[in-house]
Amino acid sequence: MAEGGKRTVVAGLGVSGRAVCELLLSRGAEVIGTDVRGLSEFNGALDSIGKAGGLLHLGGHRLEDFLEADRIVVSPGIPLDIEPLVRARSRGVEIVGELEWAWRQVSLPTVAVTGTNGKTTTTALIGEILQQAGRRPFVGGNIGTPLSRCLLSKDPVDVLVLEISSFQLDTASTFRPDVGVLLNITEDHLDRYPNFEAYADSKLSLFRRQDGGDFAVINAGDPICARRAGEIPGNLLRFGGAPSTANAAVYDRSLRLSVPGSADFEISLEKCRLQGAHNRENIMAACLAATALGIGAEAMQAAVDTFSGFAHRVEWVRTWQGIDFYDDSKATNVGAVVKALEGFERPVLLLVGGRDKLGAYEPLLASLAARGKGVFAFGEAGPKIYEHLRGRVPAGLYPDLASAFKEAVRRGAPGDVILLSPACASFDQYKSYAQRGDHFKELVAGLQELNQPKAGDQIV
Ligand code: UMA
Repeated sequence: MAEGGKRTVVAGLGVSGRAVCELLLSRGAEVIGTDVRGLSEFNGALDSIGKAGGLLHLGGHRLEDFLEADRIVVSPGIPLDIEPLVRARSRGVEIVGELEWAWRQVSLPTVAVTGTNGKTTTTALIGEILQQAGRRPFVGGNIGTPLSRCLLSKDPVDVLVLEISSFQLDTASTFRPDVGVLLNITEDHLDRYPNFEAYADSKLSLFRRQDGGDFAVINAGDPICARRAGEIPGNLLRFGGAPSTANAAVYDRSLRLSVPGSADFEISLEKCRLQGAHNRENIMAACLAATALGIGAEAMQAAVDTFSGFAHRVEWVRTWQGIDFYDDSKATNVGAVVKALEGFERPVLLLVGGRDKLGAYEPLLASLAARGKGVFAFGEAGPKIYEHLRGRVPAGLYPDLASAFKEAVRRGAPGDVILLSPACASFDQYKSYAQRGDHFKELVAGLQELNQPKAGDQIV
């Protein structure tokens, strides 16, 4: 697609913005890439954009760039109420999100997965099922690789499997997946939305442009999804809730699917490595989405048998003196922590804290009552979490992850689980949730085995 003569401002130069710049420049467009970060913070990542003729306006946004643009492509992480965007919008400049902009340029069957938690696992599992079925999926979006990257690649692709965040939905105006999946809606991103309803509206907008030929896979066991199912125009496929009315339900160690238009079948979960009730929901959602695409049971079974999940998502790290350590650093909201806790039937010592996202922490209490041996609150949000939970579960307050970890280890006993599932963003003390999870793993790796020689000791 030729873009000559159009002046596009690309706002935000993270992975999304950089892919947009590269694509536009390869098509001859006039591009201004802008970011609040300065050049030195990009470690050379912008070199190819500069070399290809893109203008870089860094260290802040210039109002005139936005007002004089023919179009502005925004990255999902940029709030839509920053002044240059507000002023450009009132002038009638088109403002489009990276996902929407890229999706307009492809015409491939699209599966889109949203929800507060479980998106990444479900998206990847759908990708795995499609691979097993001999299809060539592009698996991207919020999971890590922006859709614009797919347009830059020469790899053959016949179906898109996209993890979609509410931020991406807020800047979409034509995006319409053939199969939309909504896993759950619990509190998150209240620092960006005026209230919970606004956040839920954003999630539901995934289905807004669907029609009777499309499919909507929803969690009927989630109160918000169940309450708002009537608003969805596509064909509903339900998991969760009452098994008698669901299209997918788990019975013991197998998953039964019953979808109009295809014969009922079962998938065994005997070999499945994904643990916990939340992962059973993710598997049901993935299998229903695959069924909507016409994929058969064999590919689903093969994917369920081999798929091993992801780093930092209730990832088992080590058993040390009978205590199991799990890294769930990706759990950056309370709903995710509740799901992680529900996956364990043993006493859990929970490490929780980081940068507060302004939600309530009380929803943790019910799952902590059943299995919480102790809560070790740390970081910027530590005092708030501690205040919310103290007196109701055994709780302590610590300045950072390392000191919280040390105390949890001191109190742990064989058979316990020590779980990092922070319910908060990582940015108070880390660059990312991955860095926080890696730090946890280092702490776990540093635990010395009892009766084992320490490094450097000689065995005689
Ligand atoms: N920036 C500005 N102006 C501003 C604010 C930010 O220039 O006013 C700049 C920042 O300095 C930075 C860039 O914008 O350089 C960041 O943009 P971005 O946050 O959109 O980052 P990307 O690297 O493009 O990553 C985005 C998603 N990030 C967010 O939605 C916050 C990634 O999801 C996604 O994987 C990627 O696109 C590819 O699609 C991450 C995420 O945290 C994992 N998502 C949230 C979540 O899962 O909860 C929604």
